[in-house]
Amino acid sequence: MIIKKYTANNVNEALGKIRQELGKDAVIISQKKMRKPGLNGLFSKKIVEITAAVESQDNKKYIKEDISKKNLNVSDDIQNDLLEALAERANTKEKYETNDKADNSELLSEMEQIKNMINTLVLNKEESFTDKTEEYLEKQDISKEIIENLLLKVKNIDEKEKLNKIKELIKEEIILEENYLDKIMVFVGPTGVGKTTTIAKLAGKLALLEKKSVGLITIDTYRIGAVEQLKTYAEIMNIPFNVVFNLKDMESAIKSMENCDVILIDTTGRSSKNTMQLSELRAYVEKSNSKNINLVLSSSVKNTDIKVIGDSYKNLGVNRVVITKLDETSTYGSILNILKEVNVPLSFITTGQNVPEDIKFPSKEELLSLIMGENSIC
Ligand SMILES: Nc1nc2c(ncn2[C@@H]2O[C@H](COP(=O)(O)OP(=O)(O)OP(=O)(O)O)[C@@H](O)[C@H]2O)c(=O)[nH]1
Ligand SMILES: [Mg+2]
Repeated sequence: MIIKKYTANNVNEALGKIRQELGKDAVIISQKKMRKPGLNGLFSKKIVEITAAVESQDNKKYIKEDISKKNLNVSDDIQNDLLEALAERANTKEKYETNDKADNSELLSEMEQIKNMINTLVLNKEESFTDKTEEYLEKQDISKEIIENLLLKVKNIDEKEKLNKIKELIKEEIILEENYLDKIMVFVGPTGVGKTTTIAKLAGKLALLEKKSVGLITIDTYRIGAVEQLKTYAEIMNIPFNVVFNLKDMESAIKSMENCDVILIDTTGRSSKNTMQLSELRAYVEKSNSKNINLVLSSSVKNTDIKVIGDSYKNLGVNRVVITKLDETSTYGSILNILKEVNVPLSFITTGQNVPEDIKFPSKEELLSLIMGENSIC
């Protein structure tokens, strides 16, 4: 008895293949409609799978072929044991039994069992939608927690709708700050994420392109060269610039710029672990009276650090996030991780070192395609 599975686009095509390979005496054992395996298969047309059988002397050869074709992880030893046992049983029956019908039906049921064993192995081997999607989303560096949550939410949804639903759920997490501008804007965040450069880009866009009057203030007197960095940009753009050395100065610095449309305040990069420095920074932020406090984070921030940074900077009244250095990464899951963890709207992103060009205001759709690995920033 030879039992083989055939897949084809339709029943007629499958029957043609069966007739050609097994001959006209072949009988159909089972028939089902299914989708091709894999993530792509989810959206392909259904195919038919027909299992057919025909009498043969050469069971051993066909079982072996079947096993090797399905690329199963069955060791040679197991295969041989299985085949030997089957051959021995068939021989014994040939010797002692005369009733052909009984012999055939027992052999058939034995073959059926083997077929089921093979099918079980095939099923275990084929990756499910969940496994494939999980692996794909992990490759985009989306956090494990978010992935688990997404997969749980689509658990009871029809297979072919799952991927679309996941995209929909991710899109819901992307909250954009539509009115990112304000009279007084403060930028805070860990060291070296690009706060000063971002302020320079924004000042350039507003002052040079949009012809707004912009003022720059820095309270970063901690690092040698920090004042010079922003001062240089202010001079190039020919816009007012002020340095704040203590809390008292903050009020007068802002007052001196009250005629400006926008005042951008740069701060010292602080580690989220240094609570002393953070509370000092908080005093300055409060003194500025700003309602627009941007947490600047680099897209290469580690997943585990986002929560800690988000929690400690929340105390400063952070109500927007800016994601920098998207040009330095090839996966964009961190956008989602940051938005979900910090839980404030996104003002904009930065995509390089050029001032003022490398500042972007992407749409939800553009961010979604980056997060899903369907697009990239070169
Ligand atoms: N590739 C890339 N580099 C950037 C981007 N934004 C800033 N940088 C670079 O990152 C480095 C640090 O930028 P800064 O603007 O000084 O960072 P900061 O947050 O002000 O740093 P501290 O004031 O020391 O906390 C500089 O070399 C910038 O050119 C970006 O979007 N992409
Ligand atoms: Mg700086």
